[in-house]
Amino acid sequence: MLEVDNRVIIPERTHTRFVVEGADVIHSYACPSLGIKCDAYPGRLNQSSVYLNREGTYYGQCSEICGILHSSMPISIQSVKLTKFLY
Ligand SMILES: [Cu+2]
Repeated sequence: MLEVDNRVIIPERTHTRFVVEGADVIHSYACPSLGIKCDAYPGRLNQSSVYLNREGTYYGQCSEICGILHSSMPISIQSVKLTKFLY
């Protein structure tokens, strides 16, 4: 239940900044294995940064009770080598 249709792809060994905004209600973009938990408010931009040392796929979920489909909001972040990210 944690897989998504389109993963967020980020390069490894690169400082990456997530800018998060909600489109409807308050959500929370959380990926515990990366140490990310960032509230997503409508009309407000919040940011969080991450630096990944290795390739891999990291999973998370929405962490703010946001509505009837809250339990169906998986997050999947995949880090790839910089050369693969650029091409
Ligand atoms: Cu939620």
